[in-house]
Amino acid sequence: MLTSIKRVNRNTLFLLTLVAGGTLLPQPGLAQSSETVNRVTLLPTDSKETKIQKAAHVRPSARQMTWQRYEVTGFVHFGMNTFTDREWGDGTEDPKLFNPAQLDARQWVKAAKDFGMKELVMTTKHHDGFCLWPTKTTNHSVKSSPWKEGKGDVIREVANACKEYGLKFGVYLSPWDRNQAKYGVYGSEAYNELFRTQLRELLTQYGPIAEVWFDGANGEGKNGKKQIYDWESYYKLVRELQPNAVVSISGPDVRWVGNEEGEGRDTEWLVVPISASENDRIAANSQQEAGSGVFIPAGDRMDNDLGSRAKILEATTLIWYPAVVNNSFRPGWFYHAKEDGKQRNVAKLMDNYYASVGKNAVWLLNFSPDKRGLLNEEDVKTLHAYRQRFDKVFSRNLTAGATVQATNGRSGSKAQAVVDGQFDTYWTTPEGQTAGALELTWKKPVTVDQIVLQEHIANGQRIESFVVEAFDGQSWQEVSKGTTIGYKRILRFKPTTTRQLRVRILESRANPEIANLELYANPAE
Ligand code: FUL
Repeated sequence: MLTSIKRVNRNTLFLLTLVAGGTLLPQPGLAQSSETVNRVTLLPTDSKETKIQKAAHVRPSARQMTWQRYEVTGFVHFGMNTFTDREWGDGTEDPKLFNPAQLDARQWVKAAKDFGMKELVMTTKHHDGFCLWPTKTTNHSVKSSPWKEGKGDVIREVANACKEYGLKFGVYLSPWDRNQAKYGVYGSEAYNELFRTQLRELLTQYGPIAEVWFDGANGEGKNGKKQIYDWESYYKLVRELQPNAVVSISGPDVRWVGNEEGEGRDTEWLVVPISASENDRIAANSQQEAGSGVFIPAGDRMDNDLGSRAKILEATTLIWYPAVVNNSFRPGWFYHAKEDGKQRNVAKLMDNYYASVGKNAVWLLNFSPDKRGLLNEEDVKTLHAYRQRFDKVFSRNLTAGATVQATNGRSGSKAQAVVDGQFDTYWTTPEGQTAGALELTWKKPVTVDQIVLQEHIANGQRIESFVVEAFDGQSWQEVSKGTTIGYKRILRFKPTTTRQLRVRILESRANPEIANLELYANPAE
């Protein structure tokens, strides 16, 4: 995934120099794993320019790249709260309440697939501690419920349905457990051990796991139990048992975007600094296992500016840490009958798509099966209508038939690569040139109102500012502009009819590499 079609060029040599500079150097005897490519240390002796160059060359790990390309993913919140009509249970709920008599995981997964989701992340245990699989660690599980006379396993049914429909499967396991007596007592290790056992069960009994979602929420009050999570041991277990899985939120691979409204940032960097304390934890970990120190995030990254040049210049370590935008189709995460009629409509879902995938993030949209164990019929209808609308908008790429020219292409890098439909081919400028333009010309005028741009992020994220312009027969007129592009950026603008359109990259941290450019026109409703 990380090899480009281009031959080893000076970029690669630059990167190798960074590696040889000691910042990314894998230890002898250890193959350079995907752990080591996605971060870089900034030295006090580095010039400002070197720091920016280092930022521009941090790359995703293979597992991060795979995840980014899912684009649209699904979340399912289902469990004890579905039966108690709550969002956060307190752990005292009677397992006898859990009885989804008509549960049909295939219905959920089919709806996800039809929506366009590539992966489904399932709540296996929420904060109330009720386990949806027959874990050996506690009786507070489906085992003690009347559902299928205690012989059922929701996780197995969802994992199997995902396999059947070709979706990747991920697990949400809440570290905060309000039922577990071991939580936050005896120096915390007893609960850590139990949590690892739960993880081990989930990671060994249900086939390939694409993602492990560690929720950061903990609503214990002032005098509540304080659990010291052994994050490092959790991550180690995931890497050992499911090396391709990304570990998200309270994890080193994927960060929470910072809100639950489905809103990404206009300027979204995939490479962000980590704090000195997070860095110390990596260093401590690296000594134990050379070359594979695991980044343990501390706190949420909710600021608007996470990765600007100013932030980089203050940083000591940079990490590839992409954002997930999670929100729910219904007001709550779990199903509540009183929220029937308050679901998002198609227009809102389309807005969420543009505000997440269209802003360099992955979208994680939550569904909430009801007490029957089914998605409400109205929900399924709207999800279906969204997909119809989505396909209508994105069915006709208007770059077809256009010729593409670049003002300053690097020799061997063809401008046409941006419209060839291939993610791994790209156009770039000569080394050191951080501006450039791509110009599209049609034989007959076209009308467009949105542009999709993608950087070739396998080599890093670089572009800081760009403008889209159309030729009106006399001069170039600005139709839209943006800052970051990253994996994907979609801009909507007023319908523009033209025979010539160009994208000018105004600022970039290194030679910009554009993998893809698409143009669409919003069809009538
Ligand atoms: C939060 C939780 O507290 C919510 O209940 C939900 O699971 C959401 C996705 O994450 O932190």
